[in-house]
Amino acid sequence: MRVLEEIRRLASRILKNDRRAISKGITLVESSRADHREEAVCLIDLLSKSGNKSLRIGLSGTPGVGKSTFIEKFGLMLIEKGLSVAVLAIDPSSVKSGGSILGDKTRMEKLSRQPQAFIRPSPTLTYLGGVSQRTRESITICEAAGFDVVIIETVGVGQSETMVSEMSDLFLLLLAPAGGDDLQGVKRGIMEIADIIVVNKADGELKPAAMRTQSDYAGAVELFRDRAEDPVGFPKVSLVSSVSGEGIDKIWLDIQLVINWRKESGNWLKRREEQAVHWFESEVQNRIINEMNNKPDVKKQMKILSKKVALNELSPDSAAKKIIELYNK
Ligand SMILES: Nc1nc2c(ncn2[C@@H]2O[C@H](COP(=O)(O)OP(=O)(O)O)[C@@H](O)[C@H]2O)c(=O)[nH]1
Ligand SMILES: [Mg+2]
Repeated sequence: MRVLEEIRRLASRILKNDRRAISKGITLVESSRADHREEAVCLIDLLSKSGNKSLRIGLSGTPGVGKSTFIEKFGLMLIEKGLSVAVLAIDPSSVKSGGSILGDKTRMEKLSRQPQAFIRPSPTLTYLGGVSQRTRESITICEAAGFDVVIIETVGVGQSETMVSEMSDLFLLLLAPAGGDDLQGVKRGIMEIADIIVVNKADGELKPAAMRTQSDYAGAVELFRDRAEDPVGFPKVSLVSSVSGEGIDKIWLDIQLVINWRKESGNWLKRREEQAVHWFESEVQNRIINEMNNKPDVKKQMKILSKKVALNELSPDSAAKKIIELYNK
């Protein structure tokens, strides 16, 4: 089969860290076309066996908090240490402004010029405000390509952080200095998944506010985080200035400390295994829903039953039962 041959070639180019092949692979996994999906599955199968294991860092924060600025500094620091870095930026706000690629790339200008860096802004808004299932496959592509670190960036919109944390080894939450006690509307759930909380912009006039924010969060985090997979003193709340670069080195040390701790305790591997199973289950659900939508009679019946459910003529569960019966016929 010719297509299969092409996919094999694409896979081997990705394994050699060929940038154009990496981009092409990501475009393929992001495609919603059914034939592309089958090719993507084939590609990911070929790449999953590469055995490469990147450090996957999830990073989240509200627009304007300094994610792009932080990643640029952090990425350049990694490169200085001889490491390579891929950034998968899922930023709906940069899509809205019309220039998803330019919007973020200009901000990570220095980083994107480095041969050891790969930056891919992902404009897909298909799922939960930005993080698609397919991001996970993009990570696999970057991992197979041999990047030492893969950063998955997302904007703080509800459930996308949870999804990102389910794809990463470690989750970093970026905050801006705030005045006072509001905890910036950061939801408790997000703090529960954050491994390292970073208060950015700890410079100039903002420094005192940044320090207050740090102590507010340090107090809050202590209240509801006590997990075996955290080393003593984590989750930690740290101060950085992404403009001056102060504190960025320390974040990298903390990340390594958490990862080494988890590797030694077996939690790192366990987390990866659980994540794989989680994504398997979620792909099963996806496929079933897709298959249902591809059956015209089921689709038609869905519409009819939706109306009945809306009018309270039928309970949601018994409508679901009817649909499954029809699907199984
Ligand atoms: N003073 C100060 N400003 C910062 C810092 N980091 C980012 N900024 C500024 O905050 C604004 C938003 O930064 P950006 O990286 O685009 O935020 P993003 O939307 O989270 O990606 C820009 O004007 C940055 O220059 C910092 O550490 N200190
Ligand atoms: Mg940005």
